[in-house]
Amino acid sequence: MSMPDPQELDRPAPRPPDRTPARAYRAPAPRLRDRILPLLYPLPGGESATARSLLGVAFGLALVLLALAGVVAPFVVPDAVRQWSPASAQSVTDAGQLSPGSIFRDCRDESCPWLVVLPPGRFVMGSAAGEAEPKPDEGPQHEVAIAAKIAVMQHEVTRGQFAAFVKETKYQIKAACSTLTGKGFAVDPKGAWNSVGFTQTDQHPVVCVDWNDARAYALWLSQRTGRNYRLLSEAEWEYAARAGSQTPYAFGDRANEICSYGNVADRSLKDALKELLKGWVFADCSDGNVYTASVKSFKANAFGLYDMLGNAWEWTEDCYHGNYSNAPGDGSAWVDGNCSQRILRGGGWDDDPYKARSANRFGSAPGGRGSGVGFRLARTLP
Ligand SMILES: [Ca+2]
Ligand SMILES: [Ca+2]
Repeated sequence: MSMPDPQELDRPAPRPPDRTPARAYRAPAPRLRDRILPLLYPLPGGESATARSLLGVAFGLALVLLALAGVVAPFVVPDAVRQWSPASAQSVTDAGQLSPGSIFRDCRDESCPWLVVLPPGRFVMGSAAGEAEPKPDEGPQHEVAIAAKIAVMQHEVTRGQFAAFVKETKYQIKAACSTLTGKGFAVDPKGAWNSVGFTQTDQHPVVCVDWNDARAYALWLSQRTGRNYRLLSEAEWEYAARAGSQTPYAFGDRANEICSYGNVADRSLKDALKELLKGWVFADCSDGNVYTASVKSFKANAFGLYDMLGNAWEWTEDCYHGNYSNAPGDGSAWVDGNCSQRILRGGGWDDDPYKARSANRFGSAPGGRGSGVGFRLARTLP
């Protein structure tokens, strides 16, 4: 009997054969990079050359399409679509969420107006005792509550903005505007928004426009943007002009400081036209402008609004009432009663500072036009 080999004893017992079926081998999917690189850098050969030429054709076609879009589209797409593309998602859809003081607009073209978001608030409308000479239409003082934020144009509608409206709509304005003539102020039968009797640029406030013209512009802007543009109510206008102040002017009570804040009948006008304007009252300061000034030439008020006082009078929605008895207290427009006159606010370049007080009001026939009269609009926030 032979002895077992000691090495055999140390070996493990043989394992039983594996009966589980073998899995089919699966090659890993090639990486995206490995698929694209051969296309971009093909090896020499017939197939590679075909791929390369196909890529070249596709690239060329893309370039041609881009060029066509840039050259042909401007002649095909209507003016309205090109000019009124939305400014941004925020300004178009979320304006109601903007905080007070925010500035936005609903379109992108040069003539699209900028708006300032005003906070809701309460204020005392009308002038305090002693502020005005007997002027019963500025009283009685009463509290007005503006319940919701509103957006108000940062400055008066400019001549350039109004020109865009006239050009697109072919809007016709009957000529005749009260303006400076060689004999002083008189109705010029040929006077119109683009012929006001003195030199203006597109940055000056549009003047020689009546209440109906202002409403027509608002309707057009509303249709263009899909938003509600409108004249301010008289109460909204005074709230915007006061910007939290209760003094005669948003900047205080000293009339002769107005030359830093607004364009009125000042020494510049006096020096230029004193022969024509004998007996007029002028501010004892110089704002540097004989006629209208470019909008935003002066300091803004605390709400960030320019030229509320001076430069051009501004049409509001309200009908004229001789005093504030029974006036609405919620900031809405007061449009019952006698509407043969609509309210103008703020004074103009040819007025003494007294007329540029926040509380001052003036009733004018809605069809009247003057070279000191323009407008601005509000936009209702959702
Ligand atoms: Ca002036
Ligand atoms: Ca003004």
